[in-house]
Amino acid sequence: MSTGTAADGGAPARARDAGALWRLAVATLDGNWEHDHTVPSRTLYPHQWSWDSAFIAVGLSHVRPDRAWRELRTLFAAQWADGRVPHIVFNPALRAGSYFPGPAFWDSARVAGAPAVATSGIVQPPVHALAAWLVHRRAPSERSRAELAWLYPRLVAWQRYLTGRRDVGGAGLASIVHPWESGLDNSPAWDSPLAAVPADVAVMRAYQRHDTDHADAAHRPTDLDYARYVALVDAYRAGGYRDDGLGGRHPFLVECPLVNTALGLAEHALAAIARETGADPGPHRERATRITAALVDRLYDPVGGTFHPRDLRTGRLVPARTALGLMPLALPGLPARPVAALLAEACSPRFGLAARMDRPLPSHDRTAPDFEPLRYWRGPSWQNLNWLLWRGLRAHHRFDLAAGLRDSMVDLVATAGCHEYFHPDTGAGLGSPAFGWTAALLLDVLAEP
Ligand code: 9WN
Repeated sequence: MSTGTAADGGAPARARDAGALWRLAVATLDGNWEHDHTVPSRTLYPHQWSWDSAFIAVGLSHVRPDRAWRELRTLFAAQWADGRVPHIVFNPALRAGSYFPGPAFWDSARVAGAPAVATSGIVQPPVHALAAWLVHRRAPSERSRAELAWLYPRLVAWQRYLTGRRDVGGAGLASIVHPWESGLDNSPAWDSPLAAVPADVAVMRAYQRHDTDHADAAHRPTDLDYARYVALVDAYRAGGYRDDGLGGRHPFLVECPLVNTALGLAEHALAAIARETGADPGPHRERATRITAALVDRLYDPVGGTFHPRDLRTGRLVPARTALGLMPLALPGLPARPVAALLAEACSPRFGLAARMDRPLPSHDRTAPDFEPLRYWRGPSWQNLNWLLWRGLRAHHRFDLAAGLRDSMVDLVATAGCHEYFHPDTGAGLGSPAFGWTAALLLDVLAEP
């Protein structure tokens, strides 16, 4: 995917234009800054999203550390009393109808323990402790230590929520109650658990989707997907977003490899934050070890050599081989066998990871019959998954592969700009053209070759 030509001596655009790429990424983040947070996209996602803000803070730490801390503070100011960090914090200044489903649909104001600002009632992967630690490490200062001290108890409460109320399977892993909680909304991983959720596509007549005003409907989840998303929120909201007894009543309960990888990474990061702020890192290290062991025990298939979500309604692993399965590589304590298996999986024709990549890393097995190069999380390449895998490759000392993946990440933006996601064959930009985490994570990989 090098864009170099004979005329310029074949130098790849990324080497020539690192400065221009850096400026593009900073301009994208500045353009999406909204008084106390960064929107993922001005058009498609005009509010604050939870895991986007964590990735964005990592990028901001390189150029605007004050904003990085503000981003995390704004998000955690909307934390619920039970410790959950909502997946969307709504900007009250925006008109009703700027995003579906909006504040009226979630109706958080009615719930005891919800913050004053309107939020959704579900969560996203807990990548925030890792982000906070990386922001501090990038620009350590008195301010950053004070921010860490403010965040630490909140991050601990967030972990406690996930490992307590959300441990529906009872094995030490967090369960998700909605595909949106995985961050990979319409991944093929959710097809079978979602198919069991009763829903009628006709309910969508009562609602107005806005995503398809800004993005090609053929790239987005279908109306039937949305009918099921709505049915799941209806069910969760009807129970006041409570988590007790979920196993007996909620129609979608899954242990996701990415969410639980983030959970383990968070304990590693909390150990580092605890050390820095004078708290005891020991319990965090122990919890990181326990979560990693539970992940291997519950979600690893030693025969197929990858990780899968576990559907708690059937008790079975979901067979699809998606990029979710590669994410546990990000855990430094992952045992040698799954590490070797995941490296083989990532380098297989399914994902095509290499020291010199000829195509971007897809979000789904490119040899699978349900691989779709254009539709959202069903094939396209996403920079946040690339970044998590890049970190994992470095953690396991595969610097050759990490460098290949990094080059591919840089090439994507050099060729197409800061798009939301990218065509997994051509690298063409798809979705929103000025997307926050694409810009932010580009800064991070540019800064750490
Ligand atoms: C629903 C904001 C979010 C990301 C998710 C991505 C998409 C929302 C949507 O956008 O989800 O949360 O409307 O499709 O799937 O990962 O956080 O960028």
